[in-house]
Amino acid sequence: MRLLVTGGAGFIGSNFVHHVVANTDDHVTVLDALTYAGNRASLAGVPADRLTFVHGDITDAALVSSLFAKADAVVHYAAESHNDNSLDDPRPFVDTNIVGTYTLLEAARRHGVRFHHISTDEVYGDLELDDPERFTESTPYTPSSPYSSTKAGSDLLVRAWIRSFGVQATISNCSNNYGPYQHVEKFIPRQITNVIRGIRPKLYGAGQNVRDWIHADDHSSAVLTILDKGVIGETYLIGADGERNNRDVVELILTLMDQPSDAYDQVTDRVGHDLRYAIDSSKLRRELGWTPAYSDFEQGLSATIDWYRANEEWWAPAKDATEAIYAGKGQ
Ligand code: NAD
Ligand code: TDX
Repeated sequence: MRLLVTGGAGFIGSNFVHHVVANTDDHVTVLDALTYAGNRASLAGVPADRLTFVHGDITDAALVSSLFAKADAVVHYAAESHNDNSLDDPRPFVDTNIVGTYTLLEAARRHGVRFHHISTDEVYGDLELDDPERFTESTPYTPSSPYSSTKAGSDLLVRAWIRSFGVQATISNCSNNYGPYQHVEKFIPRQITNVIRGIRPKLYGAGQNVRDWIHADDHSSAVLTILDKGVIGETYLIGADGERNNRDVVELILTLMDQPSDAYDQVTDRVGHDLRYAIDSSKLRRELGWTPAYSDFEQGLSATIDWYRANEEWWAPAKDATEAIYAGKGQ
């Protein structure tokens, strides 16, 4: 199969490309604008005959159309992905997440190409800490931030293009990913690289907020399963039963890195900070037979710490600038 992967130089997209190359015979074309979040080095090691890299923007309709003409299937990861950035400047989120997804859908319509849209559990808003319910495919959309509202908008565009134009698409909404190649602006890599640099980890507010962690490689295997066996028009939630509050995660990182577990700072909380995300992925498991491989979060986190220790040349160029932005906001 000839796969086109948008955002394949980002965190989850690059993990997906490595997963595809290791587990299939598919050829991958990556379309990526190499924003601050994209890094060509995240694709190092992929054999040249398995990968074509195209530096370009998903809002470029002519370029997108020419690439869809040569693809059997498209997996759409490209996005502005960081909630904190969306609070500072929402514009690029509207451009990439909404106009970019629209541009891809028009190409999918024209070329009749199978399309898989990658989205997030944040479209469902947040849950109370003591709510026994988790998000399911029928939970109403109530996004909180500019980021999550543009992802919700992109999901709705995909649904409309399926119903109105018969586009052959599926959607997945995944919980928080961790693993190699994640930008140091995000929670887990920020704290790991802080400890490596001798900076105290930074917890927003009291750290009671809960995220449902999944290893990026499990996200990739779920997406391949949906591409292979998913029913056109359906939405699948992806999660690995990994709920933890932020304080517990920071303390675990400190312990795994041989530091006192209270050696962190509490900093200014995120505006409108979603309290809790939790995914019920039973539809994907029951109907498509998927199961995650990383059942032990502590083991996955430990391997991730090892990766950041061994790959300082990958993350160091972005570290100082990222911390300067946070410092300017008291975070
Ligand atoms: P990321 O920010 O690490 O990577 C995004 C990639 O998209 C980068 O390589 C960037 O250069 C590229 N990109 C941005 N704008 C572009 C444009 N206009 N044209 C072409 N390329 C562009 O993001 P990520 O964390 O890997 O997230 C990937 C996808 O997964 C996103 O759609 C996100 O909403 C979704 N998602 C992320 C998580 C998570 O925990 N990170 C969880 C669920 C869903
Ligand atoms: O320094 C920090 N301290 C802190 O306490 C940072 C950067 C974050 N946090 C908190 C905020 C969140 O409760 O940690 C939690 C995780 O934060 P992020 O890594 O920014 O992720 P989140 O906002 O939960 O969104 C992530 O998961 C869903 C991805 O960035 C999204 O792209 C995805 O859709």
